[in-house]
Amino acid sequence: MEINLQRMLNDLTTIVRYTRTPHNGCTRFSYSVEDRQARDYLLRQMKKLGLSIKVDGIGNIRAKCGKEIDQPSIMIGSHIDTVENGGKYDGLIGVLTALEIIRVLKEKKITLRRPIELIIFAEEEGSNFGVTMLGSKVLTGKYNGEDLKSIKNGSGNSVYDVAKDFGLTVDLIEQDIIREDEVDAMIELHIEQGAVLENQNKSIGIVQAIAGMKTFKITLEGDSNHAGTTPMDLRQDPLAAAATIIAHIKQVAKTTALPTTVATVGKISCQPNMSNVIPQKVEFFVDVRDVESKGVDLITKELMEKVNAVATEDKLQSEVELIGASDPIKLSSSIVHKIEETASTQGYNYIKMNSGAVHDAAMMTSVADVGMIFIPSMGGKSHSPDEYTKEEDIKWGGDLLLHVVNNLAAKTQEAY
Ligand code: HGY
Ligand code: MN
Ligand code: MN
Repeated sequence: MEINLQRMLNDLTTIVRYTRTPHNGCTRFSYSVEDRQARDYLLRQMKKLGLSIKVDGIGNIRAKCGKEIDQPSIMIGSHIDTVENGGKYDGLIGVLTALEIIRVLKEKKITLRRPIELIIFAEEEGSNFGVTMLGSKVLTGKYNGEDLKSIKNGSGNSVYDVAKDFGLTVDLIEQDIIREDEVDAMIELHIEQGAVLENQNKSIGIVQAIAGMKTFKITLEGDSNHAGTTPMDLRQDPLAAAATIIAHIKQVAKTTALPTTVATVGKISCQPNMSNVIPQKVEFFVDVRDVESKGVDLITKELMEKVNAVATEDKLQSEVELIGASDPIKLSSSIVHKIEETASTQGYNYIKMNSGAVHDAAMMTSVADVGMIFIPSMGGKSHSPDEYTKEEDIKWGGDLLLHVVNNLAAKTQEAY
């Protein structure tokens, strides 16, 4: 029994077309036109398979199949939203693999003791609102209706309003919170988004822990003035201050923090953003991660102290806001063992490893036993149009997940 790779690649080719930036990577934010196109395509495939489908108030899609549909499910899936100019595999390959597995089980007329549930999480990337894994955080009750009214995008629109405008039943999100008795196990197949598997020439990564992260929004406000007539010692320049803070955070992450600590500033805005004007106001986002909490805590402390010191010295107003946070998560040892047992029985070339990226699977650990399977990212590239995973690795990953699902759900087969 194996997945039909060509059929999966056909799905991939179709959905990759749903992007706001054709010829420059995939840009498919949740709640966008492109997202609607991808959702409609996938919902049509699920209907063809006769799945019982639910779209919840934040836009997560849950689709179940199996004889005893009310039994706790084996959940498989990922996300279909992307970053700006992202790659075509991040998230989507996990969703398409899950869909393909359900097709194969139906074709082989295998009725599993447990229902299989395909899940597509909304707003995993946080591209709209800056909060990663928003859909899975709402599904697992980490955010409520009031939170969704206070979290806003750059245009000042709240999650609540955007979800409502997208046609979602956002007022019912409290009823959508997933209960422990709904799901037995959850496994997310995902591209590694790093270079460990490629460097070690491995096809499969069995994830043991997922990094925790904090996202901060730093606002610095000074005194806008003429670039030519203002003496250097009279300036209150928030952009020069931001540069000092950003350089310091990079230095701390590289040297005094843990070897597993990473920190990034990937988004910054400057007003009035004119080359001959000393800026008035700067906003930038700091993304800090580590599989050890103390690494994140160390960078957090350094950030707070540096912002205070630089703001005082340069006579700036400053604000540090925590936009989003998730703890480092150890995945279920029983699921890791089940994946490893299946991988070694099937002769897979695998290693056990950690994830530097965050994933919805981490949020699901509060209600289920969770595992993750990684497949290689060529050149370790991701969140980039250059993201690439070899077809043979997609096949390895899909077949492994198919066998793990079968083993977990303890199939009762009617016919092969
Ligand atoms: O940022 C991440 O780790 C994930 O790709 N959202
Ligand atoms: Mn992802
Ligand atoms: Mn991503």
